[in-house]
Amino acid sequence: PFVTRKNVVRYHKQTSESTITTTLSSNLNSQFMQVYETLKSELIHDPSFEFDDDSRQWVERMIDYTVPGGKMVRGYSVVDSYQLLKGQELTEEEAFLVCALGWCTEWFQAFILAHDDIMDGSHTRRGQPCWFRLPEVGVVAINDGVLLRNHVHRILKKHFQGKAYYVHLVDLFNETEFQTISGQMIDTIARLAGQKDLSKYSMSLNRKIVQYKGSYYSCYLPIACALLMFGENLEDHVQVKDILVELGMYYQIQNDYLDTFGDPNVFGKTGTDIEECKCSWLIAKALELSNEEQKKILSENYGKNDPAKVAKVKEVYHALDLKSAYEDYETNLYEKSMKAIKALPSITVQAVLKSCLEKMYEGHK
Ligand code: DMA
Ligand code: MG
Ligand code: MG
Ligand code: MG
Repeated sequence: PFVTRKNVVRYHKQTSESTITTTLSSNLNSQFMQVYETLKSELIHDPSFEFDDDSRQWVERMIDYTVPGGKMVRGYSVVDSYQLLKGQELTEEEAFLVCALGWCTEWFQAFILAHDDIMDGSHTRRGQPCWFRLPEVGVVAINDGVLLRNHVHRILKKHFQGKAYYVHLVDLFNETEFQTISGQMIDTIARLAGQKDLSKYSMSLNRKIVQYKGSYYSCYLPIACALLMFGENLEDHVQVKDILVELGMYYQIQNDYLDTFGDPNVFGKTGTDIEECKCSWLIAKALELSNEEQKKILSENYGKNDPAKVAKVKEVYHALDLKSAYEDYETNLYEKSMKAIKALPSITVQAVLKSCLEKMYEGHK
């Protein structure tokens, strides 16, 4: 079998309130990567298209460039959650399927990010130039993003079509996509209002943006995939969804925070939120905490592609001690989420969410 007893490593994580036990297969990493190679090979030999050498090479290179290479938190979340739900060894078929489902969440994210980097004018991601920045790629990245999105459904169709939960999986990915791209839309059009009048930005607008663009796909999608594959009805897990949406918002707020305060060498990219006039958590919080004079500095300098102006914005951020404000939010959310998780009726579902909580607090994509 894929996952054998002796391969199981136990991680004990001491948290402020309890001990989390997560079981992970020690060779999960290589299994997960093996499944990636299989899926990629299937996609570049898809009988519905007449590939030639050029098109096959293009797709292979594009997938290799955009899909793996992140922290794969979402993909591993699917596998990890399913293992916790199952509570016993997975069969070979199950292990393959759960890895494939994990990869669907990573493929989905690759699609979203390929377009996100174009819209955000980003230069680097995961320590390399954004896909669209490669001279031979450019606007082809738009089509590549749509292709990656199609790959999700090619994978689902090939491997899950006969399953009772297939239709629910397809629906889940479709719903998540609608939420994510709607979030991307409000993220992008908020700028038009913010550029004219920065006071249009608020914590409530930021909350709405992070909820839709980041939360559903980052946090709810992987767990919902595992629940569906385990035979659960998602309508029976409304509280789980509420907790995960809140946690996913935290994950995206962490992303906003790191865009300005993260080390680019660790974060894998240099931030563009200030230059791009994004309604990020930091600017929303800064507007909430600042006096009139600071608001004026922010209005005059935010959203300009000028290093001196960016530096002025950062000075205000430091003066307002946004780092502490962020850490307070982080601590409060951890405690609030842990409390909500502990109130859930199923111990197994609690374990799944605790594991997710730990992953969210460990670091970032
Ligand atoms: C993240 O938005 C959300 C999606 C849907 C990619 P972002 O532009 O802040 O992400 P990143 O910082 O990774 O470019
Ligand atoms: Mg971006
Ligand atoms: Mg973006
Ligand atoms: Mg960001």
